[in-house]
Amino acid sequence: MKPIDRPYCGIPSYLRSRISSSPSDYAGARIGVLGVPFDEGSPFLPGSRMGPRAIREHSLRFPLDAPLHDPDTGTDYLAEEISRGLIVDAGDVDVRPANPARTFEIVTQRVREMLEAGLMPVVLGGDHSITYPVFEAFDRPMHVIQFDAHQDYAEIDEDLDRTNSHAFRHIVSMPTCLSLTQIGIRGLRTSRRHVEELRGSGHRVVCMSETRRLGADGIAALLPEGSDVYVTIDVDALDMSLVPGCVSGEPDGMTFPQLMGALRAIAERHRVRGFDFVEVNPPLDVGTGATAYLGALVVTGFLGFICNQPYWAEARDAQGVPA
Ligand SMILES: [Mn+2]
Repeated sequence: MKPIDRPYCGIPSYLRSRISSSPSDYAGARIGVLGVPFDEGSPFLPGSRMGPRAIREHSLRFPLDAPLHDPDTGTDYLAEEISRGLIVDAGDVDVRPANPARTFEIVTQRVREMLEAGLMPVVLGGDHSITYPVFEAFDRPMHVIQFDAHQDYAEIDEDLDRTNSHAFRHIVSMPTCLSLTQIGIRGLRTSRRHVEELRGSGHRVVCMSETRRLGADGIAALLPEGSDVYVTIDVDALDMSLVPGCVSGEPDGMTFPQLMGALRAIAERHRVRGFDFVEVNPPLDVGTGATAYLGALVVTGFLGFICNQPYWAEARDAQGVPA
C-alpha cells in the first residue's frame, strides 16, 4: 500500500529523515539536523524553545516523493539527499533547565559529534543565544554571516552573559571567527556604540538601506570568493509583517526573495560549513503556524542551494566529506 504521508500523520522528523542521536548511526549521512529547544536567553516573551518541533512539523508539508521543485526557476532540490537518506535528524539537545552553562556545553558536544562524523550541521533554535555554543564546536576558522534585525552584541558582565543579545560578543572574540558580517540591522533598539565598535574592529554592519542597495550578489561579494562561512539566520531579519510568530520583529525588514536571494548567492560563492536558524516562537504564531512554515521554507531552501553546488555534489558522490 502506497503511503500517503499527510503532514498530520506520523512522528515529525525533519523532512521525514531517519532519527538518531547516536554518532554511531551517522555513517553514510552528509547532513545532521539538530534542535536546540532553548529560550532562557530571551529578554521578553519565551516560547522559541518550541521552534525545532514546529519547524520539523511544517517540514512534513513538502512533498517528499519527488525532488523539491521551484517552478519559478525550474530548479530541483535535495533529490539525492532525500532519496538516498543522506540527512539524519539528530533530535534535540537535552536542555538542562535553569543551567544554561551546562546546556551550552551539551550543544557544543552534540555539534562536535556531527562534525567528527563528517556531517554538515543544520541547527534549529531556540533563541539566538545558541549560536555561541554551536559555533564553538568548529575548529575550522570561518567568516560568520548573520542575518538579523539586531546585532546581539551586548556587553558581557557577571549578571548577563548568555542571553540572545550576547552571542556575537562571544563569537567575535573567538580565534575561529575570521570576521562577522551582520545583514539587515535596523530599528531604534540598536546601540550606536555597538555599531561603531564592530565596524572599528574590522567587522561589517550592513543596515537595511545598504542591504537593499547591495542586493543578493553584493552581499555575497562582501567576502572573498570561496570563503569558509558559517551562516546564522534570525527569522527577524525578515520584515515584521512576515513573522507574527517572532517576539522581536521589526518593520522595514528583508523580503522573502531578498533573504533567499542572498542565501543562494552565498551558497554559490562560498563554502557554507554549517548554519542555524533561530527565533521562531510557535506559541505566539498565528493559527496556521505561518512563521514555522516560513522557517521550514528558509532552512530547506538554503540547504537546497548548498546541496546543488558542484563541490557539494562531487564530495557527496565520492562518499567523502566536502573538504
Ligand atoms: Mn538575533
